[in-house]
Amino acid sequence: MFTPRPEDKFTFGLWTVGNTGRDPFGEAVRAVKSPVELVHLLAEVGAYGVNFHDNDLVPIDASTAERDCIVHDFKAALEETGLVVPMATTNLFSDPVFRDGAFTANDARVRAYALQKTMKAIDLGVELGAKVYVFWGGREGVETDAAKDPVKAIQRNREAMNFLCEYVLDHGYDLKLALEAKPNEPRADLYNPTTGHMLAFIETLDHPQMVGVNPEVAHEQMAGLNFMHSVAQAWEAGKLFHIDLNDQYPGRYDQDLRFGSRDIKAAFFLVKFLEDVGYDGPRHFDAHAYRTEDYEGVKDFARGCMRTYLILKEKAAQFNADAEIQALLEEINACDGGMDSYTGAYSPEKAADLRTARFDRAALARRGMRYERLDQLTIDLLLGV
Ligand code: GLT
Ligand code: MN
Ligand code: MN
Repeated sequence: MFTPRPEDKFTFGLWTVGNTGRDPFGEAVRAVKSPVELVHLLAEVGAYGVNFHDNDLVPIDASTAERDCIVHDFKAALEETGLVVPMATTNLFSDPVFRDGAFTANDARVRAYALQKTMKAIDLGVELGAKVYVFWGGREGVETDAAKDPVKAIQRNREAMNFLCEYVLDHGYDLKLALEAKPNEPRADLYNPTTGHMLAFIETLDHPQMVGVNPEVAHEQMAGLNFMHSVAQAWEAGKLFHIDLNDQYPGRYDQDLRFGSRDIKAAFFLVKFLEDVGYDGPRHFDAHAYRTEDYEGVKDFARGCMRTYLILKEKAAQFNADAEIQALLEEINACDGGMDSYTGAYSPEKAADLRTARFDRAALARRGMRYERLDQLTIDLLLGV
C-alpha cells in the first residue's frame, strides 16, 4: 500500500534530489551526483519521471560534442530505468549574466542571449520527450524600482513569450508552456508575483492557448495565499498545465520542504482537489531534502513526498465516502429549487420579480452552518481516529 505506480505520474527535477544542500550561509553537504546517477536514484525510489533545467544536464559551456555525449548517456539511463521526461526548463538565474534578469534585463544583449539559451534548451527538452516547458523567472525583478520600469518589464516578458511561442510553432513542437510565479527571492521583488498575476498576463499573449501555469505550493504560501484556491482558479481556466508540490512555513524564505510535511490540512485539500477534478498531469515534487541528510536521507525525502501524496489521496476517498461528512455537505448545499426563477442568466422580467421578492433576512441570518462539526470530522479523518 502507498507504493508509487507509473500512473501516479510522480516526477522530480534533477535539481531536487540532486540538491547538494548549499545555502546562503553554508557550503554543499552532499557530493554532486551525475544526471545518470540521479536517474537511477529516482528509479530506485519508484518515481515515474525526471525533469531538468538545460544546465542540470549540459553544463553552460559544454561543446556540441560534449552535449551529444551527455545526452546519449542520459537517454541510455532513461531507457534502462523506464523513466520519462515530462517537463523541461531553462536556467535563467544561476549565471552572473542574469544578475539583472533574463527576458526583463535592462541590457538588450542579455535579453537576446536569454532567448537564444531558451531556444536551445527547448530543443533539448523536446529531444528528450518533454511535453511541458516551464518558465520560472527567478531573476525577473528588482531590488530598487529606480532601476526598471515595471510596465516595460511586463512588455519585455510578453515579447519574449510571444517570440518563444512562435519558435515552438515554427518547429512544429508538441509543447505547452507553463509559467511559474514567485513573489520574491532571489530578487527583492519578482514581476508577475502570483499565479493570479500569471493568469492575467497569459491572456495578453499572442497565443494564450499554448500557455498555462505551473503553480508551486511554497511560492503562493510565501505570499500568504491559499494555494489550493490558486490551483482551482488555474484549473477552472483550463490553465493547470503542471504543478510543483512541496511545503512551506508562510512568511519565510522559499523552504521547498518535503510535500505535506508542514500544513497537512492544506496538503489534504490540495490532493483532494486534484483527484476530484481528475487532474492528469505530472505530480512534480519541487522540493529538496533537509541539509542534515546524506543520500539515504534524500531517498527518504523522495519516498516521503510520494507516500504522503498517496496517503492523502486515500484520505480524500474516505472523505468522499464518509456518511456523516456527506450528509452534512448535502444539508449545507440543500436546494429546493425555490430560487431558480430569480437566479441564473439575467432577464429584465427576472430582475423585476427579484426586486419585489420578500426575504426573511433575520431567519436566513440565524442559520448555523455546521462547519465546525464538518472540519472536526475532517481532522478526525486526517488524524486517523
Ligand atoms: C528553482 C526554483 C523552482 C523552479 C525551478 C524551475 S528552479 O529551484 O526554486 O521553484 O520551479 O526553474
Ligand atoms: Mn518550482
Ligand atoms: Mn520553491
